[in-house]
Amino acid sequence: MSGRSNTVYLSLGGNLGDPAASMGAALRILDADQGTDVVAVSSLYRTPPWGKLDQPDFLNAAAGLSTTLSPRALLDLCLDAERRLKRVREERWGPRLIDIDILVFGERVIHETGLEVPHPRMLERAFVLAPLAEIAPTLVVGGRSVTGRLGDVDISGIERLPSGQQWWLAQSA
Ligand code: A4P
Ligand code: MG
Repeated sequence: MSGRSNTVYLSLGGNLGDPAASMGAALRILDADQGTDVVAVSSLYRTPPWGKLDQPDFLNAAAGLSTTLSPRALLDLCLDAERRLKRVREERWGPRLIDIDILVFGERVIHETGLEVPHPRMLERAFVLAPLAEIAPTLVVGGRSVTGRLGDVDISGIERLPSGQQWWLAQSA
């Protein structure tokens, strides 16, 4: 990689098909980009559905990247990976094969059409904070550490799976 790079954190999730395979494939697509390296990936977490409750449990994970891409170019790469993995965007907060959200992009604060960073709903969501705390416990978002934030949300039903942190490299899909 060349040029200035930023540290970025992503949230990944899905509850249809084989979400672990989809998330792994998405991370490999991002890592294959010339300007982007995947530097940390959390374990997989099984999480109860948030927002819309009558749907299957999700698998969630968090990832840390180093990228020379602009925030918009990284978002386009993530959306392109989602499309390649055939995510169908139908119902808000509804079931999905794969969803990739940009949580934090360096120190940037972005309020643009189609791109809000830090992700506006991340601090309410245990399914985002639990995996993120595994790879970035001391990261400060909105003036508090991720670990501190995790103490404020309901983590009941969230289960860290014994996947380890290399699960995304297994080419099972
Ligand atoms: N967009 C704006 N900012 C961003 C950002 N920081 N990162 C725009 C990524 N995308 C961003 O995304 C729609 C559009 O948001 C994108 O095209 C992009 O231009 P979306 O993910 O369909 O919807 P959303 O508005 O981002 O909603 P949000 O709040 O992310 O909710 P979702 O994604 O619909 O929620 N429960 C559990 N346990 N685990 C989950 O993973 N996921 C959802 C999905 C609901 N409940 C869940 C889970
Ligand atoms: Mg989303």
